[in-house]
Order: sequence, then structure tokens, then C-alpha cells
Amino acid sequence: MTTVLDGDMQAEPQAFDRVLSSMCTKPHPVAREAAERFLATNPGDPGSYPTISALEDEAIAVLGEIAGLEESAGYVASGGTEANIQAVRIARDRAETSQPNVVMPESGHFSFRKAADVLGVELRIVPTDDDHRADVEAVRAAVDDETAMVVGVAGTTEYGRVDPIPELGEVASTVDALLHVDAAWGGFVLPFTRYEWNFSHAPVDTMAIDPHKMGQAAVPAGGLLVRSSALLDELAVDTPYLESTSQATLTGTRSGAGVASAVAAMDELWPTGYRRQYERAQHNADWLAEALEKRGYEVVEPTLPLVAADLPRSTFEALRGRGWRISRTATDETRIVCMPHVTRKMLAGFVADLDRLEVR
Ligand code: 0PR
Repeated sequence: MTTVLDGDMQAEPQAFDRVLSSMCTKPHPVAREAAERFLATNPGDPGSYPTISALEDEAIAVLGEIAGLEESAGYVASGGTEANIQAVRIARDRAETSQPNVVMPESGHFSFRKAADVLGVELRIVPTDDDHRADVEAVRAAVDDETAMVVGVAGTTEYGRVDPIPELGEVASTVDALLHVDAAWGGFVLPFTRYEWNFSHAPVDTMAIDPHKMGQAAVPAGGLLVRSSALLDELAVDTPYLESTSQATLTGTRSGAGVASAVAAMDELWPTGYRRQYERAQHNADWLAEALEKRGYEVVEPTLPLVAADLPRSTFEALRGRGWRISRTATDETRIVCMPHVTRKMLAGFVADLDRLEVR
């Protein structure tokens, strides 16, 4: 049998050359090396794999520091989806109602739909304002005594917007609901901005923050953080045949590669390297936004390193035809995420291709 692996297919560096819409990136070299070293370990079984288990504690300590958490608690998840599902699970199990609901702005990630489906929770989706941020009054109108959780997004998937987290926290507290912040993508750039997004800025209870996105770790490395370890206890199930007595993760066997690579990347980059990376990415986003505006396209201002612009569908398709890996928002804008692998040269090449297409 022949497979694509028999050909000359290379994962890198070519594979990232034209990838402009992904929220994942090329792992940092130290992250790649650590991932390879811990490939055959399972942090889900700390009795057998104590080293990776200790590394996970380190990962959570640094993630907690990044997110302004005083006493870090949480675990390295498979990604933002798992962290969001688990946060909803905590809120559901804590709520004293048989019909819990979760209130989320329409900018929330589709993983909450999975969470609602799997956990039997009603998902109430409320509109965003003219700047694509959660509309606090709409959230206020949607919550009631059966609201288990309010979701705020710190770095939305489509426009990179940061919701007014302190205000959402205030609304959540009026109905004794938990506040969850989805910083899966934004968590590694927000510390260098003026936004109020984390545990020290607002009464945040749980958070998704993914090393495998802006953190430059290898996939799979997500993060679930909780304000106190008591919240994590909501998730714990007994583990009769393991040395450890309980497990809070959704997955059982997990990849030590993700955990080790997250620690390696954060050791190397937090905070100086991530700051430089953020500044470079934001400059790139601002440059691209200006270049597109000059060409007459309507551009959503990049408040974080993510640009959305209203390229015509035919232009979008033609750019895809030239190999650019781009995707569209629900309302049809082309989105470009300035991840660490996205260089100014790549963006200049993209704009040059755009100019060639428009001439014809
Ligand atoms: N929360 C936010 C805010 C996200 O952007 C994402 C992923 C998640 C949670 C889920 O994270 P995991 O995929 O790690 O479970 N955002 C997508 C992604 O990178 C969105 C996406 C994907 C958008 C591909 C465009 C695209 O072309 O998977």
C-alpha cells in the first residue's frame, strides 16, 4: 500500500508558507524537541509517568501567572474545545437547577455548541455590538436564575475582539453564575495589551488558554485554568486501577508531548519572547489592514493580530487557487490571523497576488 507518506511530502517548512487563517503555528524549536522527548508518556497516569506529571504542574503554574491567577489550578487539555466543554461541565454540576443554561455572545466558538449538546445544557446565544464585542445589556437580559455560566471571549475567532470581561462578571454575579473566559487564542498576546481580561481584572472563575495557539507549543496543548482547585473537584472521577485516585481530565490517556512542549515554549518565551512576538504580529496586522484599506476594501480594525476584510468571494477563491490557506467569517469576510509563522514577506506576497488578480 502506498500512502502520502511515501512521497516527498514534507510537513515543514513549506507547509506553513501560505497558511494565513490557522490559529495554530509552527512549534518553537525547543517545543518540538521537548515534544519528541516525551512522545511516549501519559500525564493521565502520574503513578507510571511522574516526570511528565511534574511538568504539567509547571505548565499550570506558568499559565496561571500569565492569566493573573494567584494560586494556579487546572490542567493541560487537548485544546480549547476540551477546556470549554469542561468549564461548562463544572458550571452545570455546580448549578442548583435541573435545566441549566449558558449565556454566550454570538462571537463564541462553536465548541460551546458541542458542550451544550454533550452536557444537555441550553445555550443562549446573544448578539454582539457594532464592534463585534459582547453586548452587556443583551447578556443581562438573557440571564436568569437557571444560568450556570456566562461566557466572555478574550480574542474572538473571527475578529480578535475582547469582550468587556469585568462587566460580564458583574452580570454573572447577579444570578450567581460562573464567568468563563475563552482566551484560547488571545491568552498569549493579551498580557501585553491594555485589555482587562484575566483573573486579576475580574471575577473570572474558569478560563481556556491554549499553548498550542499563540503559545507556540506543539499540538495538543490546551489549558483549563480554574480560580480555585475546588472547582476542579467538580470534574474528578475515581480511578480504581491507577496509582492516583482521581482524574479531572475529559480524555484518559493524554499526550505528554503537548505538556512537555508547552513547558519548554513557555520557559523559553514568557514573557520577553511572547512580548516581541505580539509586537511583531500586531505590526504585521496593522500593515496588512492598511494595505487592504488602500486598495479600497473594507477592513475590520485589528485590535489584536487578526485582520478581517471584505474581499469579494471570487477574489477569495482565486487566492485559494494560488495556494493561500485562507478562510471566511460567517458574514463572508476573509480572515487573516497573524500567527508567529506569518511574516511580513508572506503578507507582501499575499498582497502582490491580490494586486495581480485585481489587474485582470
Ligand atoms: N476558542 C477559540 C476562541 C478558538 O478560536 C478556538 C479555535 C477554540 C476555542 C477551540 O480550540 P481547539 O481547536 O484547540 O479545540 N479556533 C479554530 C481553530 O483554530 C477556528 C478556526 C479554524 C478558524 C480554522 C478558521 C479556520 O480556518 O481550530
